[in-house]
Amino acid sequence: MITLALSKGRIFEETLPLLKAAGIEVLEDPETSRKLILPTNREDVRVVLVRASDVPTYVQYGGADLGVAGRDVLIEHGLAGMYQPLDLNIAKCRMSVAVRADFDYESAVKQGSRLRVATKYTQIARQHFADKGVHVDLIKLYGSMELAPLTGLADAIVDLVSTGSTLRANKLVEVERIMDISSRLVVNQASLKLKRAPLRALIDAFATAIPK
Ligand code: PRT
Ligand code: MG
Repeated sequence: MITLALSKGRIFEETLPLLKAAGIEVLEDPETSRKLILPTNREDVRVVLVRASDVPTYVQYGGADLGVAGRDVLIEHGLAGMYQPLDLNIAKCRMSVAVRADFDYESAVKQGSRLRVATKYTQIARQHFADKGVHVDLIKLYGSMELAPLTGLADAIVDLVSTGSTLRANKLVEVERIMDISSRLVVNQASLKLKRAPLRALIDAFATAIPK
């Protein structure tokens, strides 16, 4: 049995065409089914639905043989116990710094001010500001980061941006792009040894269907 860990929503949706290229069809729709284990047209392949940030944990410990997770999630989690054979070029967005429109980020940075930065992505934020030589107090949040600068909790946020409409709706502006983000295929290292042929076939089929 091969177990693939996916999260509901954009990652599931954007992985479907890759599965199709491998001849795999998921037999239930996660938006309507309450099942967490979804069968496929292949008796030896199943999909498990987990939170996006839990995908690396499942793959690391072998709860899944492989999974699809954002570069953001993988950097925050670390890559222990897994290989990262493919950038699938799906669920694309960018990791950015955003502030209130009336906050002069450039001057604050130039003056060497200590910045309060709210984010769910503390590893990425810590590395980014360390590379710039900017002192920051990081405030860990689990969601609704946009609220932090509006309430005075923080001067800036580090968050994912795709269309920019969430920032605009909250009168925030993007002042720095930290990195481009896409989702990667990750594979449990022991699985790749024990189930080499079927996993290799799956990886190769995915590779042929990566969107440009
Ligand atoms: O929702 P849950 O807490 O279960 O987990 P999650 O939010 O991590 O899952 P999900 O499915 O929302 O995101 C999974 C992966 O998709 C992320 O890890 C990213 O790699 C990728 N991705 C791509 C995004 C976005 N685009 C994105 N726009 N993840 C989140 N967003 C959010 C962003 O955080 C912000 O709140 O969408 C909002 C901004 O979108 P725009 O279009 O308004 O700019
Ligand atoms: Mg989400």
